[in-house]
Amino acid sequence: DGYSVAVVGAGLVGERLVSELRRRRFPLRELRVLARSSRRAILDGEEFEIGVAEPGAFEGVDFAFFAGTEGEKGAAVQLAREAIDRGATVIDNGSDFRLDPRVPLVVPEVNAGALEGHEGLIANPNCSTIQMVVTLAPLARRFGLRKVVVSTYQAVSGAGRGGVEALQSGAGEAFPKPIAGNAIPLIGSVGEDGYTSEERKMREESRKILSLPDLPVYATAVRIPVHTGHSESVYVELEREAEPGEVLSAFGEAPGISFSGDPDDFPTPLEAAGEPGTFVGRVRVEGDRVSYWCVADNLLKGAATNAVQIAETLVGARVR
Ligand code: 11C
Repeated sequence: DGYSVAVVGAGLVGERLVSELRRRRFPLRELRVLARSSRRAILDGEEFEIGVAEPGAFEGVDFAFFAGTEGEKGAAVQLAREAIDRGATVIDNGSDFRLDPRVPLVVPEVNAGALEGHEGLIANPNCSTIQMVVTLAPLARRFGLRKVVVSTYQAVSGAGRGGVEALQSGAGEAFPKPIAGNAIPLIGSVGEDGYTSEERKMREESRKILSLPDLPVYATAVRIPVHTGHSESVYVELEREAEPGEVLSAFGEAPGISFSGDPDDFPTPLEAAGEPGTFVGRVRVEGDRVSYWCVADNLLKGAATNAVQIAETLVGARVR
């Protein structure tokens, strides 16, 4: 009974995948952790014998979660096809396949229907994209979207263990300038148009997930000295005017969103860290213009939780 699952990668996201599969009681028959080299490691409080991520390691695997690596081609580029050929469904947290038209890019609360007819490979979006589309989707459904302007306040754990070390000890080259006591308005690499790769991901991935291929999305992505939990200040122009109450109830009723409706109640990354959902606060409505703040754990809803929810959707288990 249950499924044989492989987690590829034993970094921050790999470890969260192990803990989320268990915490959410995904029906597991077997759990393998694979990485570049074999070793023992403690993940989610348990010692794992980590196997080598090579084609034969996917024999008999039903679901393969690739934790993904930023700054280099993820392991999925080498191994996803091998895993699929052996019968696995691959859920890739890396960025290599997200914009491929044959690959569904899925946030289950928003576009679970995109999973229909998948060809074995499903992409998990970028962390800052996921929490934004969870919060944009209820506005898109009720009012339509004309334009989105977003500034992010992103935690160092989005850059992996190296990012966390850079905050804790100042060591390493995870960021282009010191992060302690600072704010760095450059995440990823700068393209010809001046936007960074992180900002382009927010635009292109959101367009695909929301099925709004021309949606104007202007993003500024900023790294701040927070351990875990990305925050975003979002400004949206709607297709029609809305009453404040309509917007509040759109957020209040939306799947995956925690929103109290109390104007004095605002979420922060410290509170969102360790939680699976997306938190909304500071909502302001003026006619067809809405401003709000949202926060989510970048390693959970921004990565591991969303990936496990995709698998839950595929097997017909719970999503929330
Ligand atoms: C960050 N968003 O916070 C990045 C990490 O494409 O999955 C995740 C990169 C990605 O640095």
